[in-house]
Amino acid sequence: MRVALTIGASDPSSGAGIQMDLKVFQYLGIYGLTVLTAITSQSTVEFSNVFPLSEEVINSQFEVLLTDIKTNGAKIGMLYNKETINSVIKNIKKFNIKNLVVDPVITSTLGTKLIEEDALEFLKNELIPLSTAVTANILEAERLTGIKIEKIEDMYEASERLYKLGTSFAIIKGGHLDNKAVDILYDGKNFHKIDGKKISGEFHGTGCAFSSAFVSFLCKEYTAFEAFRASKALVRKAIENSIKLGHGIKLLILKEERNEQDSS
Ligand code: PXL
Repeated sequence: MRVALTIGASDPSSGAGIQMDLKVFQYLGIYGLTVLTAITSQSTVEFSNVFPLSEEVINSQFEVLLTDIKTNGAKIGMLYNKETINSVIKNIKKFNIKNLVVDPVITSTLGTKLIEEDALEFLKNELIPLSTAVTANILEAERLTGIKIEKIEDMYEASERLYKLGTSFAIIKGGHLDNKAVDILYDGKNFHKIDGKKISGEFHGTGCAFSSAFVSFLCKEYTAFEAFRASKALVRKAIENSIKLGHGIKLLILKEERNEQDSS
């Protein structure tokens, strides 16, 4: 069985974070492992707290887990501070993790900051060079490249800049152009563009679902472009099936989870 590891934080609403990643892994037939970096307190209406875990706690999880089970790939989500990033980098090197997808998480869907300022710089300079792919949304791409993204040309330029930070596949998601949602993958030679229909509304966990799907497909030996296409399709379907379970933003649903009579 193929195995993927998610390194990130707990979201008790299960709409994002490691809970969402596990749902995607399961949906795609991948056995999911988890290393927690932080615990958040959040719902569909409110994000109230982040409790980062210490380096000791993070190292301990890696050590006991990866000396036992070998993973085919890993996805990195929320890394709150420099210490967390440092610990994750040490363990990626130590256990020689391949197919490493970095989702450079900066803010939650509700706007809370999920990384400290100096940590973002550290992530950019020390973690991205170790990655196979970076999956950035517009805000994340702007922050990592310094390019203000307003049109498609800006997305091309930013993806080149992102690639030059040392990843193999730079992905920028969600550029808005003529009422379309445009995603770009740059592999150092070619740009691959996918146009999608823009879907209005706010959805929780689309970035998490995309990056965990992407690493799953890499583990299944899809090419990066095939993985890109398939991940986008998966997120789109999950958005179409999304539900309003609480009083706030909608939660993504992967098809098989949904109960037929449960259509609200
Ligand atoms: O989607 C980014 C993200 C990652 N990890 C956790 C989150 C969120 C967004 O809310 O809560 C735990």
